[in-house]
Amino acid sequence: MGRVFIEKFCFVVVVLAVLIGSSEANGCDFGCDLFEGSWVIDNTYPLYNSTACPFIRKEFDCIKYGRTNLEYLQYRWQPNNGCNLPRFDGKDFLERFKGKKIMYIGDSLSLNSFQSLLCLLHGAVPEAKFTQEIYRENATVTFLDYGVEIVLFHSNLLVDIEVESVGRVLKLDSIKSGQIWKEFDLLIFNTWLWYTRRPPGQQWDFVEVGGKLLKDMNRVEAFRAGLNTWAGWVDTDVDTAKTKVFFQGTSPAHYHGSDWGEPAVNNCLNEITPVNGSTYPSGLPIVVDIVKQVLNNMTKPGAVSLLDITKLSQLRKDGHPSKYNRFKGMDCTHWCLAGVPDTWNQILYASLL
Ligand SMILES: *[C@@H]1O[C@H](CO)[C@@H](O)[C@H](O)[C@H]1NC(C)=O
Ligand SMILES: *[C@@H]1O[C@H](CO)[C@@H](O)[C@H](O)[C@H]1NC(C)=O
Ligand SMILES: *[C@@H]1O[C@H](CO)[C@@H](O)[C@H](O)[C@H]1NC(C)=O
Ligand SMILES: CC(=O)N[C@H]1CO[C@H](CO)[C@@H](O)[C@@H]1O
Repeated sequence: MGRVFIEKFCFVVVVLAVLIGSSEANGCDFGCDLFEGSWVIDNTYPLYNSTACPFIRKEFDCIKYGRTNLEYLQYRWQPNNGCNLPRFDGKDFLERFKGKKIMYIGDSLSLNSFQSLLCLLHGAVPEAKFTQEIYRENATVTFLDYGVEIVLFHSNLLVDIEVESVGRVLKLDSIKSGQIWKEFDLLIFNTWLWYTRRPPGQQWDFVEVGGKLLKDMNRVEAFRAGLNTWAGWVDTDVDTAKTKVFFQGTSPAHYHGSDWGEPAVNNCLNEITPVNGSTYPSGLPIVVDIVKQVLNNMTKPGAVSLLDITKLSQLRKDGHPSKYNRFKGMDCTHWCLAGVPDTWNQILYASLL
């Protein structure tokens, strides 16, 4: 498994520490862990003006739908041990990906992340021409001056659902869309939430796994099976010398104040600051371990880099739309843009340098 480490920056830190005779030089001996740290106020943030971004959907456009406490825009992720996350350089990103194709694949959290990248890039080159094609299941934005194509491919479970005589069958061993995905240069996957859905939100009537048709099964085990199928597909079908593959870790929701030490709270409406420090009281959800186990179980170790964004996002109970979205429903699952997904993409960028 290739957890993202930024050795170059650590090298700089270590050299500097040696030059100034600091005894704290060894924090980075094993590279920088960009996923351990805390949120600090930085008045040079956010990285773009959300009002000027033409891509944000009404689910994530918090300022447009009335959010007035705006401190959430000014936090920067500060990794521990003197490691720094390089500032996102959209122009450099587009230059690096000139003529290349990037795809986000997954549920609405992939959409959230996809739109964040588009806004980050547009904010960096506001004059650059782009085209936008939106279909029911996917969307493509092309930055024409650079020939960079960025696609959202909607797939809630990654594996297939097929309609058969019995009804909709979730096929945990089959991943047909992989044929389309593997043609891309950079792939960023995410899935989990829809594995937990019960009717009416549940997208299937039966589960097929290992040649058996079941009415239902343990959802964590269903997720493990689906993700193993995906990992097997990466191992056998993806040319990872050409295609860089990321798995975006589980994005946390904030509906249970007991998770962060406020048991009387049952949503994120009044949260205006992150959790201070580097520790989230409830610890990590179990699904994070499943993802790590599946990635460790791959035959090509390091073929997939884990964007391990769960904990840094857990700390951001202030980052969700809550009622500030077009639908006024309480959303403590997705994230305002500008906001937390910008950091996910900053780490993605850093790990590609
Ligand atoms: C953000 O963009 C909008 C629309 O282009 C503009 O009216 C506004 O002044 C900008 N805000 C900032 C803080 O730059
Ligand atoms: C976070 O904790 C640190 C150290 O305990 C403290 O100095 C700082 O003021 C705290 N920040 C906030 C926003 O509470
Ligand atoms: C490891 O991979 C194999 C083959 O895909 C699978 O059968 C097994 O369940 C996986 N183990 C875990 C712990 O996920
Ligand atoms: C990249 C991709 O899958 N694009 C598809 C998006 O959806 C349209 C309409 O269904 C297809 O024509 C594209 O091929």
